[in-house]
Amino acid sequence: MLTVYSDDHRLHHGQTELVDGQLQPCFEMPSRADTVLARVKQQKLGEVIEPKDFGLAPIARVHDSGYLSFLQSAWARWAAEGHSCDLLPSCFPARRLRRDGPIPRALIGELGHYCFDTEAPITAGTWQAIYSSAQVALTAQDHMRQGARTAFALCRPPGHHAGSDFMGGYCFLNNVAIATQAFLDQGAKRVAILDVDYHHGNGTQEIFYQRGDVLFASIHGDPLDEYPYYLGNADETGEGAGAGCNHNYPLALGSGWPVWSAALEDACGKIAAYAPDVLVISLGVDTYKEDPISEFKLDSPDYLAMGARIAALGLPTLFVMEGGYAVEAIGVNAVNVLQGYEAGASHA
Ligand code: SP5
Ligand code: ZN
Repeated sequence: MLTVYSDDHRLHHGQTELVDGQLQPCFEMPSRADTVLARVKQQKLGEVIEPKDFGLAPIARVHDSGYLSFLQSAWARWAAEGHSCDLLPSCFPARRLRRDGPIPRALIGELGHYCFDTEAPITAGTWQAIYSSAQVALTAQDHMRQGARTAFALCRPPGHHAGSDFMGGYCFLNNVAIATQAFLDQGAKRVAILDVDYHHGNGTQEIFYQRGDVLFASIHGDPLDEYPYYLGNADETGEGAGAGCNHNYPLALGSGWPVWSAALEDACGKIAAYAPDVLVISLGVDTYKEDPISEFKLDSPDYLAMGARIAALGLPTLFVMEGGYAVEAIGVNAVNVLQGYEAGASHA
């Protein structure tokens, strides 16, 4: 399996995020990608290539133009105001404040308009890092357009919490959504997205919620108990042309492989019935039992079984890296999914 990777991810290195009432060192750090890349090489998964540059157009197919301009210019504006620390929001439009009114001129006001939490600092190199992360996904997608059955986009920063016009949860550009839209724009009729990250993929759900050409299935910690709290319940099934194309599997905190794999089985049934041309996996491995911010109990061998079950669908499959914060273990766990897939695919 080909891996696409860019060193540009290092340009995004937030100092702190505000969680549990404190500014803490960011869980989403550059060493995460290093661990995964090292395991890819150690296991000889396949060739590792740099991304090509497909420009802004495929990103703008998914994200709002005002939001993209904001992301591109935010750091320069912050620096021009005399700041050198990370940029974090501190005010948000809750119900009955104007979310669709005039966008504030003030930078912190505009940031609150485009962001839903206090965990995704913008730094000097954030735009270049997130742009390259999207190009990593697009390059892996392009490899499959040229005929490959599978590819691994080693994206960092991750993307699934970012919606059409908002950031949060360590995510700025939705790499999976951008790759999915590229498949559709190049002739795919239907794409399925399976999000196995511990957290609900609220951004991906939002982007495709009214679309019948994308099926979204997500297995995650119950949002009544877990971040991102305000989306990801089982009664969110899609709207309009997308009615019936959204499937959420909120699971109890503490769930292990028996419960998790039953949800996977159900999701795979929905995906098979949808008969997509291609499958895109939001590959988070923060379901691991030792993950520092998560409450599922998957163990390393379970990721081999996860990959094999995905392979049994018999679909061309693009894997896109999302979360996973037990830094020493995420290489083994992410690559286990890929190797489980390859072993399963070779038996199919
Ligand atoms: C891509 C992704 O996985 N983003 C996840 C963002 C979740 N942030 C929630 C942080 C909450 C941390 N709570 C820590 C409890 C430690 N005991
Ligand atoms: Zn996550």
